[in-house]
Amino acid sequence: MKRALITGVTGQDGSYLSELLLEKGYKVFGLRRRTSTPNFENVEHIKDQIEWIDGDLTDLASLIRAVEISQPDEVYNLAAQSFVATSWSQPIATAQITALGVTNMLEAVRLVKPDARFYQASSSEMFGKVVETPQKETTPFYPRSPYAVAKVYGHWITVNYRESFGMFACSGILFNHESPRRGLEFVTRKVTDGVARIKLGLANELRLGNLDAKRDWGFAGDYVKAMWLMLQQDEPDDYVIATGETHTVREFVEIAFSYVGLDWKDYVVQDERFIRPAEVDLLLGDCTKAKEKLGWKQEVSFEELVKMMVDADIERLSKSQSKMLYNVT
Ligand code: NAP
Ligand code: F7E
Repeated sequence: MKRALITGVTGQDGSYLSELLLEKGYKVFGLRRRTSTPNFENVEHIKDQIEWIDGDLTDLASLIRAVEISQPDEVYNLAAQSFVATSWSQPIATAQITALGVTNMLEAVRLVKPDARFYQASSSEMFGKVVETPQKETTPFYPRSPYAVAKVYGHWITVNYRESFGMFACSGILFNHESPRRGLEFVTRKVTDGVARIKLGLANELRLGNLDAKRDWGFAGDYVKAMWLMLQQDEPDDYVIATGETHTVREFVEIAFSYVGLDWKDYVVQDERFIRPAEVDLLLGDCTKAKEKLGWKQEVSFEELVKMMVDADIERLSKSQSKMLYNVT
């Protein structure tokens, strides 16, 4: 039975990756940080199948302990302060978690279990103000936010540990990937939650920022398969994972509203508060290398993704509405 240690298990990707590894027969160890209220929503259904270890990416001692307890064959470092907008209001915490946290995790592995295979969650945000389109593994980085700067550090320290210590360390440069488990603050989920609320009569507007930004959006369930594939190769390497399609925020909004028979122009209000100090205007990935070497391919299309997320939010909110009605009567 293979053993995997995952950081960031309570997040979107951690939950899908845990499911995938459990299905494959892995023993899954999940690092979780202390929170004042439980936040197991994404992993509620598999909570009892995961061995939980307390720890924090900023606390090296806790990571050493986590590697000692789990004795992993594979380590997936998914934990991060991952919301770009917050990285301007909390730049130092973002650097400590999203940048230095990677070195902490790599050090823990190097000291305790140097033969463990290591996956680092790098990001298309590193391409930022893009210098070429589409973006691939060789495209130079031009980060546009404290988050992206931290991710560039995390990326290069992973490459450096591979080259310095011979560790099997891989970096997956993943473009945006979404799902019904996406945090509510990210634009896709904010839109599908907003559409569901408006459709159910719980809200009458949706306030958004820059509708012109373009992203290459895929489904998170497809993307965690690529993470696993990277660690099954003969040699460690870095890969871009993307769909090769780009869409504006406006297109996402249009499809989500029209799916429930509404015109987005009647509900969407542009709000300066959601405009960023520096924007990433366009992301479009070229994942030819991953297709050829990993045999990875996307399964869920852009439209299917939008509809899946709208359906899930309508179902969730309908359930909680009927629960409230039931409690009142
Ligand atoms: P997410 O939903 O925001 O999850 C982040 C996870 O990190 C949560 O489990 C969170 O725990 C944990 N975490 C945060 N700070 C921590 C700390 N100091 N110590 C330990 N755990 C901590 O992110 P995601 O969308 O699943 O993304 C997973 C990874 O891929 C992240 O590194 C992200 O930056 C990167 N990435 C994401 C995308 C994307 O489109 N989703 C694309 C490229 C790269 P709590 O639940 O306690 O907050
Ligand atoms: O923004 C625009 C916003 O916050 C997408 C993270 O997973 O993917 C994610 O980062 C775009 C931006 O994701 C609103 O300005 C308009 O251009 O959903 P987002 P992100 O910044 O692309 C990358 C790959 C990661 O690595 C990150 O961890 O949408 N936008 N109006 C808005 N964005 C938000 N959040 N809210 C709005 O109201």
